[in-house]
Amino acid sequence: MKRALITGITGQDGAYLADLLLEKGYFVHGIKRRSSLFNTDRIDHLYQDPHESGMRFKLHYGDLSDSTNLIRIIQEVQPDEIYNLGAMSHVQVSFDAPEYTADVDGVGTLRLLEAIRLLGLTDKTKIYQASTSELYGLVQEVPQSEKTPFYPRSPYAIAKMYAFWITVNYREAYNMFACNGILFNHESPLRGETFVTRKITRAVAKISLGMQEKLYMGNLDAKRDWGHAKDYVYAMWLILQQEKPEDFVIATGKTTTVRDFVRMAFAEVGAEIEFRGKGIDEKGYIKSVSDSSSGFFVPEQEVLAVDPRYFRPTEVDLLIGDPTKAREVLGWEPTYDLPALVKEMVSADVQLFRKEKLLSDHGFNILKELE
Ligand code: NDP
Ligand code: GDR
Repeated sequence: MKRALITGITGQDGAYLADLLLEKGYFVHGIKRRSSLFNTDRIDHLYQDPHESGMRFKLHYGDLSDSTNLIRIIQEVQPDEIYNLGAMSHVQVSFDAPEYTADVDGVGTLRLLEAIRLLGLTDKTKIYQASTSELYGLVQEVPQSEKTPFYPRSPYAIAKMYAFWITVNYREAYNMFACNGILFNHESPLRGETFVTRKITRAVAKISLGMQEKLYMGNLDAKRDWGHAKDYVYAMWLILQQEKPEDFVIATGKTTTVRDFVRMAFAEVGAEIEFRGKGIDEKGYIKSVSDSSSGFFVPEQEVLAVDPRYFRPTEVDLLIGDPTKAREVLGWEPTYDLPALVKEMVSADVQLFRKEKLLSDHGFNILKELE
């Protein structure tokens, strides 16, 4: 049975990848951080009681900032494949915590590579590094391919640039099967709540249920190439199944503004939104309501405003990837388009908040009566 080790298993991609590898018959090990609250919501459905036989899923406490625990875990697991997904992954937060980001996202990757080398596993263990379209940063050319020069624009992207090159260097210096997937933005109902797509779909769901009045946003002009995380973790796996270790761009090849993502998300709950004004004065209003089932939308209602606090000191304006190499070498194609992704995310958040609303409207009252 193949053994995989996933760092960042509690994150969006970790959860989808663990599902995929278990389906493929792997024994999946994951590294989770100790936290004062449970942080395993996304993978709780995979938990297996260690007392039962046939166990194929195991979590280990660890942290990418601590090389001793990485060495211990890798020695114990003897993985065939490592997927390094662990990272402080929020671009805006990286401006507030640049040193921590460099340590975990940059040097953390080195710690893993070095652990493989020190343990004499360079011939056995393949490693996937979660590289990012943020490496392209300030636009040099479009669409962006494996050959496009990097110009990172945040402490996050610069830490990931170190990780990219140290992965290439270990491949060349020690003949390791070490690969970068340069993944463009990918989203899902499991996406962290402060990334723009999920922030929008949550707010749209809450506004449609009368649980929130307005959505405050940053740069609405930014353009992203958005895909579905489920498609992208499949690409990660494919990258490690090739004969030769190589780096790949994974993207849909289409780009959309944040503003249009907002439009699409509101349309899912039957509201047409109109934007008026420019820059920090831009606002979003409900223009018409085609589906009155929500009952909370009123034409001319102001549902969106710009708040400069969400602007970044240096922004990445335009990302659009060229996935030709992935298509030709890996045979990879995305199965979701953006409308399908938006639909799935909005519908999951509407369901989530409908439950919460029911509970607060009825459940909590019932509980109070019982007290
Ligand atoms: P998430 O933010 O959802 O997950 C990040 C994971 O890393 C979480 O499990 C988190 O743990 C863990 N982590 C954070 N800090 C540490 C640390 N010090 N030591 C060990 N683990 C840590 O990210 P995604 O799933 O979206 O992304 C996965 C990877 O892919 C990341 O490296 C990200 O930078 C990269 N990437 C993501 C893209 C995307 O669009 N999603 C695109 C390109 C690259 P905890 O749950 O405890 O916080
Ligand atoms: P990004 O994702 O920075 O591309 O990094 P994010 O969703 O945070 O931002 C996308 C774009 O939307 C603009 N934006 C806002 N962003 C957030 N978070 N909140 C807002 O209110 C808001 N308003 C506008 C941003 O300025 C930006 O232009 C993600 C992460 O998953 C990284 O880890 C990964 O490497 C890259 O995608 C590829």
